[in-house]
Amino acid sequence: MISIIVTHKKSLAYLEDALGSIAEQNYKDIETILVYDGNEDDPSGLVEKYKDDAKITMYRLEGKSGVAAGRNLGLEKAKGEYIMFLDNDDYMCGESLKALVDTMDDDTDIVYGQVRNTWFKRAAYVTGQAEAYDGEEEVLANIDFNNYFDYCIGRYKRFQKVTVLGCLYRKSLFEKYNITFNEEQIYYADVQVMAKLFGNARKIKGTEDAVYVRRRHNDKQANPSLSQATLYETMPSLFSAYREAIGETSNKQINDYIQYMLGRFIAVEFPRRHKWGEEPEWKNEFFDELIELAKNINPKVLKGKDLKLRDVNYIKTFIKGDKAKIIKKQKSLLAMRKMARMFTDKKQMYKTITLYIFQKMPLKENWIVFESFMGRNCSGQPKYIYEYMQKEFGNKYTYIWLKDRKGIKIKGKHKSCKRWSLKYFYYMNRSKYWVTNMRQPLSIPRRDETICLSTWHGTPLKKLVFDMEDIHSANPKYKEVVYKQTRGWDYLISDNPFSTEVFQSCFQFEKEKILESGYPANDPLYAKDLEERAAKIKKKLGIPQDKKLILYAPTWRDDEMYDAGEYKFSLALDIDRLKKEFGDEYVLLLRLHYLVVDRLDMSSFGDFTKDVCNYDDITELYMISDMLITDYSSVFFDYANLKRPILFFMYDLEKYRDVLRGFYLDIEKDLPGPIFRTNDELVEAIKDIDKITAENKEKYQQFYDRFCCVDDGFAAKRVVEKVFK
Ligand code: C2G
Repeated sequence: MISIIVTHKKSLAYLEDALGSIAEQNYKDIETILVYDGNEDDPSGLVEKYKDDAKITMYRLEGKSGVAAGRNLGLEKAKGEYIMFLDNDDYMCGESLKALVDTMDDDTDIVYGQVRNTWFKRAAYVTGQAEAYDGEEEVLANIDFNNYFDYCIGRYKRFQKVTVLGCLYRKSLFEKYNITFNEEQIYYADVQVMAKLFGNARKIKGTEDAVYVRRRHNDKQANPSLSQATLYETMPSLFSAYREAIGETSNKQINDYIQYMLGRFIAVEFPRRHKWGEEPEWKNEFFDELIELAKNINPKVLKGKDLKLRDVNYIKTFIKGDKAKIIKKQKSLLAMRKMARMFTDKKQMYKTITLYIFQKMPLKENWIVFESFMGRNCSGQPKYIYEYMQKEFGNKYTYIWLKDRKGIKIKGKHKSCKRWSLKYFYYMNRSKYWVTNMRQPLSIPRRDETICLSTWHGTPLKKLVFDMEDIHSANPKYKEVVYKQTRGWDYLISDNPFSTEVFQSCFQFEKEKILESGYPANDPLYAKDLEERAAKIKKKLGIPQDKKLILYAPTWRDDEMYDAGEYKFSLALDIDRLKKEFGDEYVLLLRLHYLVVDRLDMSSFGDFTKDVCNYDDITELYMISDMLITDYSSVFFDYANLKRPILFFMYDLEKYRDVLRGFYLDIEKDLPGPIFRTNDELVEAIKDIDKITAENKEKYQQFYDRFCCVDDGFAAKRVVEKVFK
């Protein structure tokens, strides 16, 4: 029998995946020992739900706390011949236990399977999307799965990463060598246990058919995982792990590895913390402790891996333990590293120039940097704030636009520069104001006096940042990064009371800094001469005045990615069909999201389609369109100001809502138009657009009252008066 030990403290949503994955195992000779630590998120309901299939017995951890204590209690209670650990935020694939047991034989003590990392819940992993994001393929491609040392231990660049998860252990191995988890150790209690288990096992075998899925956490603020603590917080545990692991086994490969990892820590992690770390321990206790531990390192183990010669020399000085000499060597080590970075990394060089030169120059009180959609166009709130300021203040301010694409046309006297150029660093650091509609990179040095007016770029339908349980994003530290970036916002514009509410939770942002001004980009939608302006735009685009326009503006999909900030798009709209049905009456404007880099070949549709993906300003496209088709994009909140028909083409609704994002609104009830899944339905609706409009009139009005209630054509004025006094 296999005893599966699950420790649980928080988050029932995670635990449900874990227990569900046990319940669905095709190997049935199991027991689940669920150790409940604390009194939050009581798992009794889930135990009831899964108790028959997962054969769960629950124990409460009394008088102590922590994963180590939980696992020890589990080991004590386990009746099985084999042990498996499952963290409550992880899960297994359905065949995993059978594959592990089938691989076990009489003289084997440990069988390991594959350990995969993911940001996804079980539903998403099963659909096969997980692997693509983790960048793990590359690391694993260079490792021979059948070499247990490389796969289970050696692949980790940090000693702390070694884990007992994903293996099946013969219980007698724990008993024979009296192996338990150190309950005093808050972090990394796995590490020395792993070294002892692997170091003492008679035989170790692997099976690629067993997959253990580790879920990474990307919500450090709301739901931290143990591994997200800072290095400072975990140092006592790390010392304890090294103390207990060093020399605990006669297995040379494992012993060498531990010493090497300690050396690597001394050279790679310690010097900058000793020099610049705020906490005094880096200069005192931690320094002493490392010197003591370093005595166990045999310099021979340092060769031939990823340490540079200067690192090895530094470690050797450390082993000798003369503090003055270590500090002296450390100085030159850090200087050499900085030099190397300066010459190989342009951004680093510009950053240094900024810190030493640009930031010493006086701040320009009347300089304003404008950026819309990472410099990919000139649109949105920044454009309309800029135009208002040009009109009201003219040369009183110097306006600087960030442009990342050729052909962006901007009216009025202004300067411009490319993102990430030296000029960019210069302007960002000398200008008092930044007006931007997206987050700004943290790697740009910023002065305390800078005022950042963040305009954001839409009322949210799809859940954002801290309101999302799982982030299917390219950046592993997404939530942490967003948190830091949004602290840099001095003002945030909101279009309606609903956004004001949501922004407080999704960005964890203070209400006092939110300006519920309405959107400057929606000002033109209230212009008295809207019709004349629209006619001019149509003419500029070469569209006959007698043609009616349908704007198709879908959003991007988190799971269709090339690279960070670059997404694919597969068109589900049947343009051929639309052309046949409506070619005489309409022109279709096709506008993909700015994060989508795919471009569609529409040459076969002749004059029926107009590619407006690179058209700078979507507000102008709203002005000329008689109808909008969209999906989950926030474009409809803005378009609704025009009170023109909106149709929702949500061909992938289940995936988008249930797996990728989730919504803030009840889309069946709250949207200002009907939802369609198929091209057939959509075509019928366009044919009957007057009827559809009449049917949705009341819903539309309610929507308008809720979301368009602030916009009135004067939002730019309100914003400018507040921010620029
Ligand atoms: N947009 C565009 N063309 C599209 C889609 C969007 O120009 N086909 C622009 C619009 O200005 C829109 C903004 O990008 O308001 C945001 O687009 P979303 O599709 O909503 O996506 P995202 O960039 O993820 O913004 O809170 C805002 C959103 O929910 C998040």
